[in-house]
Amino acid sequence: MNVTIHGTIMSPWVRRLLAFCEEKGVSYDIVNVVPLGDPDPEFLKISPLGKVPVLEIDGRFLPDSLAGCAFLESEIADPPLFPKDSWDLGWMHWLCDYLATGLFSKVEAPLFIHRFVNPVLLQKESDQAAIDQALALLPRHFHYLESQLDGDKSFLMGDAMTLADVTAGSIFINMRHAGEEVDAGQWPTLAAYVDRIHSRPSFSRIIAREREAVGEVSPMFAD
Ligand SMILES: N[C@@H](CCC(=O)N[C@@H](CS)C(=O)NCC(=O)O)C(=O)O
Repeated sequence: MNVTIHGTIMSPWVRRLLAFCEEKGVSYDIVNVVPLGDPDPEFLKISPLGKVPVLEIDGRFLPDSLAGCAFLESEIADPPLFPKDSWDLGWMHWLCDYLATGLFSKVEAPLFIHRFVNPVLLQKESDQAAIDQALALLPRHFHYLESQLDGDKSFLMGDAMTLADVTAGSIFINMRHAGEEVDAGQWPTLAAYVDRIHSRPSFSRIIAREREAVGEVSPMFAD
């Protein structure tokens, strides 16, 4: 199976797919696509919403990270990253949706855009009001994630790594590019969890690639 991922490594949704492949032991190529400005009409043919990532498998295209992960899960059984139990599967999808519509949309994306992408990568102005609004919402989301890890669970679903952890690990990399580390004093379990996920071989390889790309400008790599 030839796997190609179209997108920028700085997108949490592209990274989710990259980390999923890394966890599955699937090798892949990356075609860099940065979704800024009007999408290229050629790209719209494989991604009708103009979004990244697109998973290309032997000349076919899946233009969504969840769709891509579901395909890979079905093709490559080991290690399982989707729970077998029906309730657990439903709960994992809830956590993924929560991470996307809560942590990502309300907190990570505004911080990433207005603290990192605009001022650092694009030399554009930032919107301080958007940063303030995200920071005001951050504790609510960190409390919720802390509660989901209650009982010192290794992973969001308990003992086994799932797509929910891949998703959280990916979003927290952008938080770190935005200069936002989890405060271990307030959220000790969440802080330890993020460190644990980012120390895995899968995420270590991804973080090494990002160090090469933005190591000189990202607060994540500041000593
Ligand atoms: N649900 C999609 C979300 C993808 C997404 O929002 N990607 C962003 C980059 S982080 C994008 O391509 N945005 C460009 C646009 O919306 O035009 C997935 O998981 O693949």
